Formats: sequence, structure tokens, C-alpha cells
Amino acid sequence: MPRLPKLNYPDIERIIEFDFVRATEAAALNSLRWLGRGDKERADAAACDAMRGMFDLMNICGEVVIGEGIKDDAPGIFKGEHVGTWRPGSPPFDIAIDPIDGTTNISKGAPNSISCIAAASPEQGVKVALRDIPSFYMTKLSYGPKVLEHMQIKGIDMLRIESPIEETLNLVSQCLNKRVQDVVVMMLDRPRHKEMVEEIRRIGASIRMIGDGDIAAAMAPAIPDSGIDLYMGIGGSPEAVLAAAGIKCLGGDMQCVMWPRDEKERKKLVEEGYEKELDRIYSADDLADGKNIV
Ligand code: VTB
Repeated sequence: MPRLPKLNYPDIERIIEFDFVRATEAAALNSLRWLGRGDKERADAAACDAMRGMFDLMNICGEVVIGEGIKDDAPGIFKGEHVGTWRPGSPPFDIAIDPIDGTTNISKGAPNSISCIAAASPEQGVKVALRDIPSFYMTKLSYGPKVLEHMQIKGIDMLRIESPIEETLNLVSQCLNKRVQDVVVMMLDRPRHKEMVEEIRRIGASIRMIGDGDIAAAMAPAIPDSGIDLYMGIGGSPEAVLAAAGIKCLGGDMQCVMWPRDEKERKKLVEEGYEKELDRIYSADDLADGKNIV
């Protein structure tokens, strides 16, 4: 039996969202015993297990549209899987999932891992709510509600991910009413960011580097008191979609562009019909579309 007759579900996301929260909480708690034990696969497996267990109790018809496991051959909950009880009459959800973003952090006993679910219930006019991006990585730029508001109030140009970094940092400093040297940028600590890092340092803004976990990092500019004004850099594409869903719910925005790792990946994307999308700038709304995003 469904827990409540369907008619008593006027706003289904509000009721189900707590079950999604419980699923991430269960995943986080279950992975805790792998903290600092040098085994990221088992931490991930523990998180997946717990999440699956929680899904088995949820009266939803869930379909995983963005799963994990593909990136680093980790154990996982995969794209195409059905989660939830699928009892007749249960509400459908598209689900993007990362039981742990930052498994390396956990394995080292370091902070900054999170467990994530984004879910979207069907909505008129929204064809693809959570977009499965075909490239492995994306270039990302995310910012919080204050930046958005100030751009609207002052009527200044929108930030553009392809603009020179100096321009972006100047705009953000104007929006936040800070000196450029007080603007704080977060990014993954990766060799591919060498030039970006040099440029930010030349301009004088501050950098906070993280080892892993760029879902939380890309949402940080929209989290009050995070101390982060901007997130920049190249990270995983599924992580971009989860972060977009999150930052959108927090009132910020994000811009992302596919970043093929090499000529081989670029060619493959072109062959698969994504040539036009290669230059496309995806906003948070393009990655996580509609109003029914949890
Ligand atoms: C990020 C981060 C992940 O992968 O997306 C990153 O959020 C990017 O890939 O936690 P590389 O590690 O290859 O740079 C993770 O670090 C691991 O999935």
C-alpha cells in the first residue's frame, strides 16, 4: 500500500524530499567506517548500499538518468537503473546521483566529501530535466545569488564563462562590493589549471584549492558564509549537473562548457553528433531544467 492515498500528495516533492535527504544521510553514515582507511572503492560501495536500501523503502518510480561508476570504474548505481518500489501510482522521478563525491577525501580521512541526489519530477514543457552530458569533463564557472542580483540591479553585463579571467574577477568584485584581492576563487588542484591559477594570482584574487569534490565546491558561492565567491575550473560532467541542480535551488547560477580531454574525445563527440554542443554554454537551467528539482 502506498503510505498516503495519492490525492493527499498536493506537492509531492516536499514530502519525498526528506526521503532523498535520508538516503544521502544513510550513505554518508555508512561510508564513515571507511574514513581514512585508504580504500575509496569500499567507501563508495558502502554509500551505494545504504542509498539503495533507502530507495527500496521509497514509493517512487525512480529512473537513474545520471549514475556513477563510469568515471573511475567504481562500484555504483548506474544510469538506466530503476530505484524505488515502483508501486503503481507512485510518483515518477528522474534521478542524478553521486553517493560520494570525493571518495579520495574519505579514503584519506580528509574533509569535503558529500553525498548527492538531484531528483526531478515530470513537468509540462520540460523534456530533459537532468541533462546527461556526453563529455567526461566540463569547464565550470559558478557564482552565488548576490552576484546575480547585483548584475540585475546595476544592469551590468552578465558574467560569461569565455571572458578573460580578469574581466570576470572585476565584475564579481563590483557585484560584491569588494576589492579584487578580496575575491575568493575555489578550484580543483589539478595541473590542467596551471594557467588559470597563474592568471588569478597575477590579478591578485585569492585561491582556495581542493583535492576532490567539486559538487560542494561549485555550490559554495551560493552558500552563505562559505567564504567562496566563485568556483572555476575543469571537473567531471556529472558533477556539473548535480552542482547545477544545487546552486539553482540556492539562487545562484553556473555556466559550463564541455571540455574534451583530447583530440580523440573531441572526434568521438563530433561523430556522435555533438559538434554544435561543443561550444554551447550550459547554464544551471540548461543542466537542471524546470521548477520541480529537488
Ligand atoms: C571532480 C570531483 C570528483 O573528479 O569532478 C574530479 O568532483 C574531476 O576529475 O570528486 P579528475 O579527478 O580526473 O580531475 C573527482 O575528483 C573524483 O570523481
